[in-house]
Amino acid sequence: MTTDIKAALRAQAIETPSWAYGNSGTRFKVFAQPGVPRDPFEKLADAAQVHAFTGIAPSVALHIPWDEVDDYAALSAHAAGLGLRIGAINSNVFQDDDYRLGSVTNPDARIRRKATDHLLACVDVMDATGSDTLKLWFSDGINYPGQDDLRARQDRLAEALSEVYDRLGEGQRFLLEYKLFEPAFYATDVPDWGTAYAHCVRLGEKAQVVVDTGHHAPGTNIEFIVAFLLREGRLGGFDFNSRFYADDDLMVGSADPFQLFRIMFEVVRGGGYGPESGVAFMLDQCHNIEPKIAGQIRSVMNVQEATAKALLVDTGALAAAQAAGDVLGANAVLMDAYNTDVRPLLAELRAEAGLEPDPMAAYARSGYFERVCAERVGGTQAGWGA
Ligand code: RM4
Ligand code: MN
Repeated sequence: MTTDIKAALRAQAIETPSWAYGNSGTRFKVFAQPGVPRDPFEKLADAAQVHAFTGIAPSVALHIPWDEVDDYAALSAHAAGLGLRIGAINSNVFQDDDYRLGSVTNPDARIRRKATDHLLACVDVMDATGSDTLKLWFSDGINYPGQDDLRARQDRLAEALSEVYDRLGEGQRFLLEYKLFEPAFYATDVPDWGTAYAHCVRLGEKAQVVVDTGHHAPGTNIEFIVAFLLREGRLGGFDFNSRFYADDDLMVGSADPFQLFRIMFEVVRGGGYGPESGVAFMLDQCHNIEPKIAGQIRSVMNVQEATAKALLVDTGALAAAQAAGDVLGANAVLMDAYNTDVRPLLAELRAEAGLEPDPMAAYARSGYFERVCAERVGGTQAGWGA
């Protein structure tokens, strides 16, 4: 049993986002931190630290244009030299003045064209970096009833998605991300998993839904969405983060580790765990007040702990209790796994893999943070939006 769980945990891969290493904040203030990367190459160097200490963060998501470089093959080679690979390419059609009334759903055909062209250019970046995944998130929506036609906006969205879908090459896919609200406050064009799912089903197998854990109304049962999408073969992956009030982008598993466990349990239950499942475990977070590399290490560990607990569930006992209608018994099987302290198991697993048992402490001792603080002087620090 423990050997099986260890083998499953060894195969885990969690993708960190390039933007987690840059400066970030809220609309009130971005706090600059020392040692922050000045370019995508330095972001990858920081991501390599997360992988070095956890052993399970081998890929990095890029955000275009924040990570725009002249030579993507060189960036990809730099990643490989650090023991990393380029993960999902995240498109950005939300930070240009032209997108005030939307990107691919904008009433103006010229702006729709510009937005779609950006998405197609992101597929070019995939070709150049070897990435197999395009992540599409649209800030599109309206603020006032009557501002634009809800149905026409769906037609425009479908048209753009279909053009991007047709451009995907062999082995490439896109993940459509939904978000309830913000920056649009009255109606968002892809507000929920059902909308994303319906667009994906129309397009075909290379279109899948990505669940950003911060993009739901309070109280939403995310594990149900996960179970459903997996059942339909449409769960492409996760953007993990923690939320309390809105789309807080805080460290995954921080406010509600039990929710993360419930999600991971449904992932395992539905066959979404393991490299062959195609489900990508990505972090989509920012570290506004805490140190960034350490924050990513903690986040990766939080996902790993939730996964270990999910793998510990005694599925035989659970199925038996469920079949017998034993409400309390079934619940207890799940809670037993959740209440198990998996930290010793994970420390053992790391030691067996030649890693330090405590990644946080080992990173702190490594002196990397002090080194980059001393080295990275001058230039412009990377930040949300640069
Ligand atoms: C959005 C969404 C996207 C992320 C951007 C930065 O809310 O979650 O996945 O790329 O934020
Ligand atoms: Mn996201």
